[in-house]
Amino acid sequence: MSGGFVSRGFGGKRRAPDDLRDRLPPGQYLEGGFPVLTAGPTPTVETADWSFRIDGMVANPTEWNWQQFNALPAEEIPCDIHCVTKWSKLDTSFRGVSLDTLLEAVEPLDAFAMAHSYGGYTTNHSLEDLSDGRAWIVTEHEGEPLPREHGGPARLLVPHLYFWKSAKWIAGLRVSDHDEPGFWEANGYHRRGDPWQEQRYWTD
Ligand SMILES: Nc1nc2c(c(=O)[nH]1)N[C@H]1C(S)=C(S)[C@@H](COP(=O)(O)O)O[C@H]1N2
Ligand SMILES: [Mo]
Repeated sequence: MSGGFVSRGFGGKRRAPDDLRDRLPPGQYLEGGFPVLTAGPTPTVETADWSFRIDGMVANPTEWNWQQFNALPAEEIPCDIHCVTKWSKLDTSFRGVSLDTLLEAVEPLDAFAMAHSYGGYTTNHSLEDLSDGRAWIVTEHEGEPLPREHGGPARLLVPHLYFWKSAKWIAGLRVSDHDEPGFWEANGYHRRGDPWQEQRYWTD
Protein backbone atom coordinates (compact mmCIF):
# COMPACT_ATOMS: atom_id res chain seq x y z
CA MET A 1 0.00 0.00 0.00
CA SER A 2 1.33 3.46 -0.82
CA GLY A 3 1.10 6.32 1.63
CA GLY A 4 2.02 4.50 4.83
CA PHE A 5 -0.66 5.04 7.43
CA VAL A 6 -3.00 6.96 5.13
CA SER A 7 -5.41 4.90 3.06
CA ARG A 8 -8.83 5.30 1.54
CA GLY A 9 -11.65 3.71 3.47
CA PHE A 10 -15.12 2.96 2.16
CA GLY A 11 -16.49 5.93 0.25
CA GLY A 12 -13.04 7.24 -0.60
CA LYS A 13 -12.79 9.22 2.62
CA ARG A 14 -9.23 9.83 3.76
CA ARG A 15 -8.54 8.43 7.21
CA ALA A 16 -6.34 10.17 9.71
CA PRO A 17 -3.46 8.09 11.09
CA ASP A 18 -5.04 8.05 14.59
CA ASP A 19 -8.26 6.67 13.18
CA LEU A 20 -6.40 3.76 11.60
CA ARG A 21 -4.31 3.09 14.65
CA ASP A 22 -7.51 2.75 16.71
CA ARG A 23 -8.44 -0.16 14.48
CA LEU A 24 -5.04 -1.87 14.72
CA PRO A 25 -4.83 -4.37 17.61
CA PRO A 26 -1.65 -4.32 19.75
CA GLY A 27 1.50 -5.55 17.97
CA GLN A 28 -0.10 -5.54 14.48
CA TYR A 29 1.01 -3.63 11.35
CA LEU A 30 -1.02 -2.54 8.31
CA GLU A 31 -0.88 -4.77 5.24
CA GLY A 32 -2.27 -3.46 1.95
CA GLY A 33 -2.21 -6.77 0.09
CA PHE A 34 -3.82 -10.06 0.99
CA PRO A 35 -1.08 -12.58 1.99
CA VAL A 36 -1.77 -16.30 1.61
CA LEU A 37 -0.99 -18.48 4.64
CA THR A 38 -1.60 -22.18 4.30
CA ALA A 39 -0.09 -25.10 6.22
CA GLY A 40 0.42 -27.79 3.59
CA PRO A 41 -0.95 -28.15 0.06
CA THR A 42 -3.91 -26.15 -1.29
CA PRO A 43 -6.84 -28.52 -1.79
CA THR A 44 -8.90 -28.42 -4.99
CA VAL A 45 -12.60 -28.48 -4.13
CA GLU A 46 -15.05 -28.26 -7.04
CA THR A 47 -18.39 -26.66 -6.23
CA ALA A 48 -20.11 -29.81 -7.62
CA ASP A 49 -18.35 -31.86 -4.91
CA TRP A 50 -18.59 -29.27 -2.14
CA SER A 51 -20.97 -29.51 0.79
CA PHE A 52 -21.12 -27.95 4.24
CA ARG A 53 -22.33 -30.05 7.15
CA ILE A 54 -23.09 -29.32 10.80
CA ASP A 55 -23.33 -32.43 12.97
CA GLY A 56 -22.33 -33.77 16.40
CA MET A 57 -24.40 -32.59 19.37
CA VAL A 58 -27.24 -30.99 17.42
CA ALA A 59 -30.95 -31.79 17.19
CA ASN A 60 -30.99 -31.75 13.35
CA PRO A 61 -27.69 -32.65 11.63
CA THR A 62 -27.81 -30.83 8.29
CA GLU A 63 -25.79 -30.82 5.08
CA TRP A 64 -26.10 -28.18 2.35
CA ASN A 65 -24.74 -28.77 -1.14
CA TRP A 66 -23.50 -25.81 -3.22
CA GLN A 67 -26.91 -25.15 -4.77
CA GLN A 68 -28.77 -25.40 -1.44
CA PHE A 69 -26.17 -23.23 0.28
CA ASN A 70 -26.44 -20.52 -2.37
CA ALA A 71 -30.22 -20.39 -1.88
CA LEU A 72 -29.72 -19.26 1.74
CA PRO A 73 -29.90 -15.55 2.61
CA ALA A 74 -26.44 -14.00 2.13
CA GLU A 75 -25.03 -10.68 3.25
CA GLU A 76 -22.06 -8.42 2.57
CA ILE A 77 -19.56 -8.38 5.47
CA PRO A 78 -17.26 -5.34 5.61
CA CYS A 79 -14.49 -6.17 8.08
CA ASP A 80 -10.88 -5.89 9.23
CA ILE A 81 -8.80 -9.08 9.53
CA HIS A 82 -5.85 -9.73 11.84
CA CYS A 83 -3.27 -12.49 11.37
CA VAL A 84 -1.27 -13.78 14.33
CA THR A 85 1.90 -13.28 12.20
CA LYS A 86 1.15 -9.56 12.84
CA TRP A 87 -0.37 -8.27 9.59
CA SER A 88 -3.80 -6.65 9.64
CA LYS A 89 -5.87 -5.84 6.58
CA LEU A 90 -8.45 -3.08 7.08
CA ASP A 91 -11.60 -2.29 5.09
CA THR A 92 -11.92 -5.54 3.22
CA SER A 93 -15.20 -7.37 2.57
CA PHE A 94 -16.63 -10.82 2.07
CA ARG A 95 -20.09 -12.14 1.19
CA GLY A 96 -21.69 -15.15 2.75
CA VAL A 97 -24.24 -16.76 5.05
CA SER A 98 -24.39 -15.95 8.76
CA LEU A 99 -23.64 -18.83 11.13
CA ASP A 100 -26.77 -17.69 13.00
CA THR A 101 -28.85 -18.87 10.02
CA LEU A 102 -27.00 -22.20 9.81
CA LEU A 103 -27.00 -22.89 13.56
CA GLU A 104 -30.70 -22.10 13.76
CA ALA A 105 -31.35 -24.93 11.30
CA VAL A 106 -29.41 -27.56 13.28
CA GLU A 107 -30.39 -26.54 16.84
CA PRO A 108 -27.11 -27.00 18.78
CA LEU A 109 -27.33 -28.89 22.07
CA ASP A 110 -23.84 -27.95 23.31
CA ALA A 111 -21.49 -24.98 23.49
CA PHE A 112 -18.40 -25.82 21.38
CA ALA A 113 -17.60 -26.70 17.78
CA MET A 114 -14.64 -27.96 15.77
CA ALA A 115 -14.37 -26.54 12.27
CA HIS A 116 -13.17 -29.15 9.73
CA SER A 117 -11.70 -28.32 6.33
CA TYR A 118 -11.15 -30.23 3.12
CA GLY A 119 -7.48 -31.19 3.42
CA GLY A 120 -7.71 -31.91 7.15
CA TYR A 121 -7.20 -28.49 8.83
CA THR A 122 -9.17 -27.99 12.04
CA THR A 123 -9.77 -25.10 14.43
CA ASN A 124 -11.87 -24.96 17.59
CA HIS A 125 -14.53 -22.39 18.50
CA SER A 126 -17.10 -21.72 21.17
CA LEU A 127 -20.57 -21.37 19.67
CA GLU A 128 -20.69 -18.01 21.43
CA ASP A 129 -17.91 -16.76 19.10
CA LEU A 130 -19.81 -18.13 16.08
CA SER A 131 -23.11 -16.43 17.04
CA ASP A 132 -24.73 -12.99 17.14
CA GLY A 133 -23.65 -11.81 13.69
CA ARG A 134 -19.94 -12.44 14.24
CA ALA A 135 -19.23 -15.46 12.00
CA TRP A 136 -20.09 -16.47 8.44
CA ILE A 137 -19.44 -19.08 5.77
CA VAL A 138 -18.26 -16.87 2.89
CA THR A 139 -18.05 -17.56 -0.85
CA GLU A 140 -17.00 -14.12 -2.17
CA HIS A 141 -14.22 -11.65 -1.44
CA GLU A 142 -14.60 -8.01 -2.56
CA GLY A 143 -17.28 -8.92 -5.08
CA GLU A 144 -15.47 -11.85 -6.71
CA PRO A 145 -15.75 -15.61 -6.09
CA LEU A 146 -13.44 -16.46 -3.17
CA PRO A 147 -10.05 -17.33 -4.74
CA ARG A 148 -8.95 -20.92 -4.22
CA GLU A 149 -5.77 -19.91 -2.34
CA HIS A 150 -7.94 -17.94 0.13
CA GLY A 151 -10.20 -20.92 0.77
CA GLY A 152 -12.54 -21.03 -2.24
CA PRO A 153 -15.16 -22.19 -2.81
CA ALA A 154 -16.04 -21.41 0.83
CA ARG A 155 -14.33 -20.54 4.10
CA LEU A 156 -15.27 -19.75 7.64
CA LEU A 157 -14.93 -16.03 8.50
CA VAL A 158 -14.62 -15.00 12.16
CA PRO A 159 -13.03 -11.55 11.85
CA HIS A 160 -13.13 -10.69 15.57
CA LEU A 161 -10.56 -13.49 16.23
CA TYR A 162 -7.07 -13.99 14.71
CA PHE A 163 -7.36 -15.20 11.13
CA TRP A 164 -6.12 -18.77 11.80
CA LYS A 165 -9.63 -19.25 13.29
CA SER A 166 -11.15 -18.61 9.82
CA ALA A 167 -10.80 -22.11 8.33
CA LYS A 168 -10.34 -22.13 4.55
CA TRP A 169 -12.02 -24.84 2.36
CA ILE A 170 -14.56 -25.35 5.12
CA ALA A 171 -16.34 -28.71 5.09
CA GLY A 172 -18.25 -28.60 8.33
CA LEU A 173 -18.66 -27.97 12.03
CA ARG A 174 -18.92 -30.69 14.67
CA VAL A 175 -20.71 -29.50 17.80
CA SER A 176 -19.53 -30.94 21.13
CA ASP A 177 -19.69 -30.42 24.89
CA HIS A 178 -15.97 -29.63 25.30
CA ASP A 179 -13.34 -27.33 23.79
CA GLU A 180 -10.72 -29.47 22.08
CA PRO A 181 -7.64 -27.86 20.42
CA GLY A 182 -7.59 -27.73 16.61
CA PHE A 183 -4.48 -27.85 14.38
CA TRP A 184 -2.71 -24.61 15.43
CA GLU A 185 -4.11 -24.68 18.95
CA ALA A 186 -2.46 -28.09 19.47
CA ASN A 187 0.78 -26.50 18.18
CA GLY A 188 0.93 -23.67 20.72
CA TYR A 189 -1.60 -21.10 19.56
CA HIS A 190 -4.18 -19.73 21.97
CA ARG A 191 -7.46 -21.63 22.34
CA ARG A 192 -9.52 -18.47 21.58
CA GLY A 193 -7.27 -15.92 19.84
CA ASP A 194 -8.74 -12.48 20.54
CA PRO A 195 -6.39 -9.97 18.80
CA TRP A 196 -7.47 -7.09 21.09
CA GLN A 197 -6.29 -9.13 24.10
CA GLU A 198 -3.23 -10.33 22.15
CA GLN A 199 -4.14 -13.99 22.73
CA ARG A 200 -1.45 -15.35 20.38
CA TYR A 201 0.01 -18.35 22.22
CA TRP A 202 -1.45 -20.73 24.74
CA THR A 203 0.42 -18.94 27.57
CA ASP A 204 -1.05 -15.48 26.68
N1 LIG B 1 -7.85 -25.03 5.81
C1 LIG B 1 -7.00 -24.11 6.25
N2 LIG B 1 -7.48 -22.96 6.74
C2 LIG B 1 -6.64 -22.02 7.20
C3 LIG B 1 -5.25 -22.21 7.20
C4 LIG B 1 -4.75 -23.42 6.68
O1 LIG B 1 -3.54 -23.68 6.64
N3 LIG B 1 -5.66 -24.35 6.20
N4 LIG B 1 -4.41 -21.23 7.69
C5 LIG B 1 -5.00 -20.29 8.65
C6 LIG B 1 -4.13 -19.18 8.91
S1 LIG B 1 -2.82 -19.45 9.96
C7 LIG B 1 -4.40 -17.94 8.43
S2 LIG B 1 -3.49 -16.59 8.89
C8 LIG B 1 -5.47 -17.72 7.44
C9 LIG B 1 -4.88 -17.14 6.17
O2 LIG B 1 -5.88 -16.92 5.23
P1 LIG B 1 -5.47 -16.32 3.83
O3 LIG B 1 -4.48 -17.28 3.21
O4 LIG B 1 -6.73 -16.16 3.06
O5 LIG B 1 -4.81 -14.98 4.12
O6 LIG B 1 -6.17 -18.91 7.11
C10 LIG B 1 -6.36 -19.79 8.16
N5 LIG B 1 -7.18 -20.87 7.69
MO1 LIG C 1 -1.96 -17.29 10.48
